[in-house]
Amino acid sequence: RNNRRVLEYHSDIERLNAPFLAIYESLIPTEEEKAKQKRLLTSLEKLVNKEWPSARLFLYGSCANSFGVSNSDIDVCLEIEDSDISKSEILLKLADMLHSDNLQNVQALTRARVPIVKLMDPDTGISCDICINNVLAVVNTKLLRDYAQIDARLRQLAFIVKHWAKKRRVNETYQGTLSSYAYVLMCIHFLQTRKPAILPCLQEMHATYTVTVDDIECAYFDRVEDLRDFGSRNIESIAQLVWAFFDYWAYRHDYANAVISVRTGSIISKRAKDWTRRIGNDRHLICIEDPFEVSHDLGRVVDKHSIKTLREEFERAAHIMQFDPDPCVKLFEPY
Ligand code: 3AT
Ligand code: MG
Repeated sequence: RNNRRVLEYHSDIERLNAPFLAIYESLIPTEEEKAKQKRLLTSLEKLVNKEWPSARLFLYGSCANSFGVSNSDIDVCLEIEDSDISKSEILLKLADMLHSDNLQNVQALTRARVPIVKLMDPDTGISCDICINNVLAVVNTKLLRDYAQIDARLRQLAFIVKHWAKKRRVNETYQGTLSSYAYVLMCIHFLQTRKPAILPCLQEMHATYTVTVDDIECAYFDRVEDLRDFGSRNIESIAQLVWAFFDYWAYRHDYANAVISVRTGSIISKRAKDWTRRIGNDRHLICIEDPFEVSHDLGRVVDKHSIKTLREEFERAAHIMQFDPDPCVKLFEPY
């Protein structure tokens, strides 16, 4: 009797695979869109080189880490040799040049945590943020892209989680909820800790890629083409994983003591990181360690109000996955 119930539950969850995969497919950007982004990058680089001949532009963030849905803004990093001129001056100069070149909504945000110039390209409708010498973001972009190549289920899960987070409005760091980057790290960590594991821990393997950025050594195994069947012993489907992901964050995560760490592929303790009390604005109510900047908790934006919102949303999602007859609709209902 018990067996039968498990089987029924099983086929019930399995029937959600097709609709989840359909949502995932519908979010993937087209080749045409990718080509447009590349063209914009090339024309921006030409413009920048008029003033700074050796400067280079790199795509980073979701347009380069393979977790970008269609019609996202693009994130660009300007790599420019250290000179006497300050970041703010570079940004203001850059904003001037972009403005004269007919780009629209050009705005220099020199006092943001990550100072940027914003712009919109009227030909393609693409919006773009340009930052300066943010090499660590270029490296963490590569780490995410490398993880995505190991097992297709990571990209599927992360697209669904990001889509849910946007619809439910829990992807707004200025409101105290989590960044897209944080959600992708949560997905990677979740798949590293399935039994059997679906993803390895690349930073614990022998390093085939090493760079030092701002005194931080970033080293990991990046020959991911050799790891293509890593997860094949685990046959969990996307529907099961979506359900288990929300179940984990709703009911299983130890918010009081645990830090999730992609760097080690395991849970580490808040005590070990000295993240047990509030220091300044860092409250550590949900702890997600940055894989390279290990003193950086991506959950530090979360405050006592937004932690409640987040946990209620995780519980709502877990509940829908378990009991709703049509979870694919309910899960993504706009908040
Ligand atoms: P969207 O699709 O734009 O929502 P994204 O991955 O592009 O997702 P963001 O635009 O928020 O996310 O951030 C762009 C990149 O900047 C992603 C990551 O490489 C880096 N980044 C973002 N937040 C942090 C952070 N708190 N610490 C370190 N790197 C970060
Ligand atoms: Mg982005």
